[in-house]
Amino acid sequence: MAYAAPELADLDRAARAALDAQTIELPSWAFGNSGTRFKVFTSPGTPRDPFEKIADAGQVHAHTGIAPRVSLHIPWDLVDDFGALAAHATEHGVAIGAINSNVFQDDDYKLGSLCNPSARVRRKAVDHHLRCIEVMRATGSTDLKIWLADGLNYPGQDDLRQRQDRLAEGLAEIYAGLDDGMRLILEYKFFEPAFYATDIPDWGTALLHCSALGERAKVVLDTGHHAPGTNIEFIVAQLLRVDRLGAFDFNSRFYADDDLMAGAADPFQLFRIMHELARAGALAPGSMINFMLDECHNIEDKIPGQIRSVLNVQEATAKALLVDAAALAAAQRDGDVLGANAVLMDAYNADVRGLLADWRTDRGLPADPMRAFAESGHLAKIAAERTGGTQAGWGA
Ligand code: LRH
Ligand code: MN
Ligand code: MN
Repeated sequence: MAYAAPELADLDRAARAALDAQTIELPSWAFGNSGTRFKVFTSPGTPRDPFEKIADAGQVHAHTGIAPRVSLHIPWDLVDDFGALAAHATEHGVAIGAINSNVFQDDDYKLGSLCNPSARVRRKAVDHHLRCIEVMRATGSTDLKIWLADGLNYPGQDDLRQRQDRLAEGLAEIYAGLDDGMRLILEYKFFEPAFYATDIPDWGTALLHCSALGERAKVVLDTGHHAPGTNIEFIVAQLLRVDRLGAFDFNSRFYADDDLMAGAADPFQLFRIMHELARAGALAPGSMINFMLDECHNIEDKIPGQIRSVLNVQEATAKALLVDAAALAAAQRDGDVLGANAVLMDAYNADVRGLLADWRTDRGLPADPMRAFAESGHLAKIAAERTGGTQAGWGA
């Protein structure tokens, strides 16, 4: 039988609604220069401040139609007037998304932030989070995203258990500072910068702290933050069961926390994650899961790098929405191992590029966003206009 690529009409009504509702949030730091400890290659036209990063995010949304928010990191994206930054975002067709609290860049944080043995440093870290909540009020953001670099390099360096108690205490004060309608989303990572023990190394630890805090505390799953070979879709399924999956940080990894483009290293994994979400109804309109990118572009151009990543997530989503759920359930019920696997693989192997081009054309978007952006001449324009772009993060 000749292969026929699926069309938009092949999506049932619920799948079509999920595709229409999908949004992906972009990280402001993706638009700054980034690199490794060996070299940061600068690229012409790199934003010189948070305002220009947001303008670049607006380009990604203009070309894809599904990237209407930008997350900020504080203090990387510190500005005098956050109301003005939010208004600027509106002018560029986007809104401010999650606010990330960075408590790792000050000398004070050498031994940690919320888990630090010093009460003075813990106070400073909590106060920084309370200031981030002020930024949320000024920008209309509803997600406070917390990732801590806290941890130990050597056994015996500090008391593992007491650090958890300090963490619980600090998080509780921050959570109490949130307004109604705001969420605390807590990210885990198994190593780096601490190499012996990280204070929130895994989803279980994050979940325990979120459960203790309350309903508006949810776990963030960064796809780059697991040991190689970890079954991430299992974690997705498990967190969805207890309604504690708050957000994703999508990116690709080959070795460690590589922060490469989402869907580049392992598109099949991305599909499997999306399948678990689709199965749980978590892609439906009104879903409270924030689909964020958390990546940077060390050697490729940044705006098209973000466009490619957004398209990769959308493709994985479309494939997951094409899974014949009834056929899959029947095969599973019958114990038909190969049949069930084939149903899933049929959807994964579908070529959804034409379907998505049609979806974009229907909405007045470019059928091929990568090409449309390349032909727009925008990169040459910003290269001529902007000189002296800053490193990822330190854009303020
Ligand atoms: C930590 C992390 C976290 C930070 C970002 C810069 O590795 O994934 O989400 O906010 O990187
Ligand atoms: Mn992350
Ligand atoms: Mn990371």
